[in-house]
Amino acid sequence: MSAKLLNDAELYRWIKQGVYNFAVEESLPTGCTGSPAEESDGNGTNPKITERNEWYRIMRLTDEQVRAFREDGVLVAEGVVTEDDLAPVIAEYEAWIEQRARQLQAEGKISDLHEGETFERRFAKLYAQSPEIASGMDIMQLRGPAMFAFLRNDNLLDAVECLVGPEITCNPIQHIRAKPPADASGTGAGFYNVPWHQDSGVTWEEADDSDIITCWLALVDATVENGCMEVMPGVWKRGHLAHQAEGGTTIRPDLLPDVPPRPVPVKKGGFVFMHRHTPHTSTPNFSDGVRWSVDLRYQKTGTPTGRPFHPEFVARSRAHPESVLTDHAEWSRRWVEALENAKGMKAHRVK
Ligand SMILES: O=C(O)CCC(=O)C(=O)O
Repeated sequence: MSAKLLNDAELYRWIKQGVYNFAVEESLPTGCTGSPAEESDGNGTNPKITERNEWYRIMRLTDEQVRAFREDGVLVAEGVVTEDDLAPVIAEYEAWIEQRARQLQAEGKISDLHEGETFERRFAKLYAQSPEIASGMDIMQLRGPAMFAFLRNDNLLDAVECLVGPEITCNPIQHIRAKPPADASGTGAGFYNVPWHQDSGVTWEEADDSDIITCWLALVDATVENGCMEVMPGVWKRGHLAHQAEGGTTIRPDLLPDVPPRPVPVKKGGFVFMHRHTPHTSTPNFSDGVRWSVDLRYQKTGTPTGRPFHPEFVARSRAHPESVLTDHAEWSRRWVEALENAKGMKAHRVK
């Protein structure tokens, strides 16, 4: 059935009835993909989103973008989420940094709090005094309500839905990264300067058939200078490449494809979407600010996550909306329990 044969009202009814077939997306006119963000009334609401045009929010990526993703295994999509979407997350982290900085000051590890500095620069100045500023702030450790709400952000999930369909699970591999300037943090491989790997390499084999999409979000403009991601387009077609633990879970050097890497700078609010077999790396931050980013993963509900000992949750479901986890305390409780029970567990498949 071609969607072009349906008028808008029919298509909307069709989606509402839950018989929307993801494959039909290919035949939808590109012009129907709109950006609610662009039409915001400035108060975080979009007066133009009515019953009639709700359907176009489902088509958040254009046909061309989806096709590019399917071909390259990578897609840079600017402006997926708005300033309003990001503000609560950034405020949550600013508050946490403030508290942690004061704690380190009380311990004599930080002398200057740099209170007037911006989100992008304050962490760099604190990190230069004590790298301990960075401990305990990853998503599963801080477990903030704003971040939990963001994991179900509509603009984000509308885009994800274009890639995984309407039954969406949030994979527990989720990180916030505040990559400090190289003169304070160094240029060696690690959590900030990741070596070449595929995300299939950081899961267990149980997820080999799960179509897990990595969603890498820029919380500040990510540039070549501050260490944006680099990818190898098209290489996903070669499947999983063997990794080694040496050098920090990286593709075995003899198997590293001879493909020119493509840096993928992206502005704040934009995403780099990646197939789980897309090799990627990130380089040192040679700016004087922090490269803040969040990397999340989503997949079709019911498929293994590759981290069976950490909590996944249903983020969106058109078939079973009641299965969506909206209870922050419960999400947090599951993480606390999992972190306790999974102590010493090997998260990556490499030995
Ligand atoms: O943000 C980075 O520099 C690395 C992120 C990464 O490797 C990932 O999202 O899988």
